[in-house]
Amino acid sequence: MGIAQGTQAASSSSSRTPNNLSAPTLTKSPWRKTQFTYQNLVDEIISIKPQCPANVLLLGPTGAGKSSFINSILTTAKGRRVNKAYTGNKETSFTTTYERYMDEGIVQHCCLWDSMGIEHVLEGGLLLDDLVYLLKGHIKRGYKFNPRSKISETDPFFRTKPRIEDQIHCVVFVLDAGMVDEAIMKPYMSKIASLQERAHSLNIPCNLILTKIDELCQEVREDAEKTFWSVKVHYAVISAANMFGIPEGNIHPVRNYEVDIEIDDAASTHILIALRQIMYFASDKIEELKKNEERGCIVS
Ligand SMILES: Nc1nc2c(ncn2[C@@H]2O[C@H](COP(=O)(O)OP(=O)(O)OP(=O)(O)O)[C@@H](O)[C@H]2O)c(=O)[nH]1
Ligand SMILES: [Mg+2]
Repeated sequence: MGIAQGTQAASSSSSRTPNNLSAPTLTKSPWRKTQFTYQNLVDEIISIKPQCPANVLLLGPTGAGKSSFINSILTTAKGRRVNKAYTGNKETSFTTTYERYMDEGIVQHCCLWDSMGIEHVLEGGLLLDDLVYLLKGHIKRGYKFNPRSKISETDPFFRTKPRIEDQIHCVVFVLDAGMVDEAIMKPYMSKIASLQERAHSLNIPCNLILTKIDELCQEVREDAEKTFWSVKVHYAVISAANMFGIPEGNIHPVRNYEVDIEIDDAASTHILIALRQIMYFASDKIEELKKNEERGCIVS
């Protein structure tokens, strides 16, 4: 997986570019086919039982909506608004501490790990060296990131010998759908490419979440059920697939619970679609790690 690689589907995107102002904003049929009900998705997610709790790491630029996505998952799990992860807008990352979020129901087999945002400046935000330690499970919950230096191996938050249960089993990149544009993303590209490479070299599966689709598309703002009919959202998915070399099917557009007061089944359904894939990917990774351990293979 690499920045320059596009998927075949993504390469045919130019004819679908929504630059024409008179072009329709909704497609005639959904560009992503779905065959489930809200309850089917909940039942399916609960039935995914990895051999240990799945560690899911959220990564992405500052302000992309990582902490909000965690709140959205917890909100969907509880069926009421949850605001456990601090969210907000700041020049530098709002989240500065490595924190874990867990709950019951759809998240009973999952630990969501919130990290510091990626900044476009070299000495800012999450460091690549820290990322590698995070992925391998060396960094403990509660560590306060230092954008100027990586964690020391003598730090009390450094775990010398991580077990499979401590490692990251799925990486979730989070991007603001409105930022999926080569010019806007340019300052972040090399950092994101390096993050992807690190995850790829450890064979850790990745998903991409596109947030703030309510700001991208008026129709989606009014009705989240229009998500898979929205030309703008589809274009953002295709563009992200092209830019990051991630298959379209691994890219999930969501509207986080930020503006809404009430629970919205359509918005929750899109959160569930993303979570289902995250759980399957993490579960497969845990199975692979456990099998390797049984065979005596040590992956470092
Ligand atoms: N309209 C809208 N706003 C959103 C959405 N997701 C996040 N936001 C807003 O975007 C801002 C940043 O969200 P956060 O969740 O704090 O972003 P983050 O990626 O955790 O940022 P850092 O912790 O700084 O790295 C907040 O003001 C959120 O309310 C969304 O889907 N729609
Ligand atoms: Mg945050």
